[in-house]
Amino acid sequence: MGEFAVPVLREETMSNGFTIPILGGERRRQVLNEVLKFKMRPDDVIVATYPKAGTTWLQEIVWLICNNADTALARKVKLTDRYDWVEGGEYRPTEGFKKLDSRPMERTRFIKTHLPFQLLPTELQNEAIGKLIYVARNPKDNCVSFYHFLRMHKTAHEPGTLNEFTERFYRGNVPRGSWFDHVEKYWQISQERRSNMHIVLYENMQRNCKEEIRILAKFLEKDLSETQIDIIANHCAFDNMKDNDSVNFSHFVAAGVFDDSVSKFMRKGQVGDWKNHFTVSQNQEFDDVLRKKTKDWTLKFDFE
Ligand code: PPS
Repeated sequence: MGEFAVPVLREETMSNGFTIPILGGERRRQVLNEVLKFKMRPDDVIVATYPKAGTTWLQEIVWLICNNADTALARKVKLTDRYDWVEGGEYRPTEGFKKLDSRPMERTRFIKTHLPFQLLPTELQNEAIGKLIYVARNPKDNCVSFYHFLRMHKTAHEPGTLNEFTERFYRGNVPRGSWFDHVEKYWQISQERRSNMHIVLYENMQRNCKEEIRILAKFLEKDLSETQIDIIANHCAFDNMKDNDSVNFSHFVAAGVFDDSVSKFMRKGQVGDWKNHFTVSQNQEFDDVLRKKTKDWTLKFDFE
């Protein structure tokens, strides 16, 4: 983890012509090009998100739905060992698609990604293969959460002030590119043609977690009892996940990658925390950008 110097964010064009700002370096570009060629398996389960949309929360829920609500095992084996981050080789050469390729054929592979749809494995872009769950979060809270994450991440790109970061968030000049493009593309695909794709909204999870778990279980074709749903919802409540070393990334703090004296990975876990960060005029500006960029969207978000 600590083996790379703080990298620089640069626009790079991938082998399929898609352009995205990535943390500079030829090796990272190569990794993303290799991901395009990654071979999927029919029972792969993929959790895809724009960074800080609720990935960890949904990863834990999805894994428990697929594993009989076995919270004892979930506590024993870290989430980062139960899921492989398909583009993780960008950060650690031994992670990612290489590790996924070595996973036994008879076991479901759990995959996490923050890649925009256009950079998913080409096979997954073209075919309804595996189960793809996309998590989206309202952009104001998503932006604030991303900002705090980058502040405390010692090897990530420096976010500058919140004002500077928000400007770059509008332009998509942040790791993983534009929130607007990311969410819009996955949403369009889910509406058009994906029988194997399900969208989860962070705010709906907050409003009625058990109902969202039921819907997810149906999508994943798993039968859960009401008791199991209760167990999962309780295990995955923010205060419980915050104190659970299997999911709270405390090992990244111990390894010196995250500085939790600056901000915590499990920071607030709320809808509407943006109100504690944006001034009235900053919020107006955000609303203006949002109106322009999402005027044709049928997908709507709750902001509080
Ligand atoms: S990452 O690094 O992209 O994988 O981060 P990600 O997991 O997507 O996002 C982290 C934010 O999700 C919040 N979180 C939760 N909210 C509610 N309930 C639960 N159980 C939960 N677990 C994680 C986490 O606190 C981060 O949001 P903020 O707003 O920064 O608190």
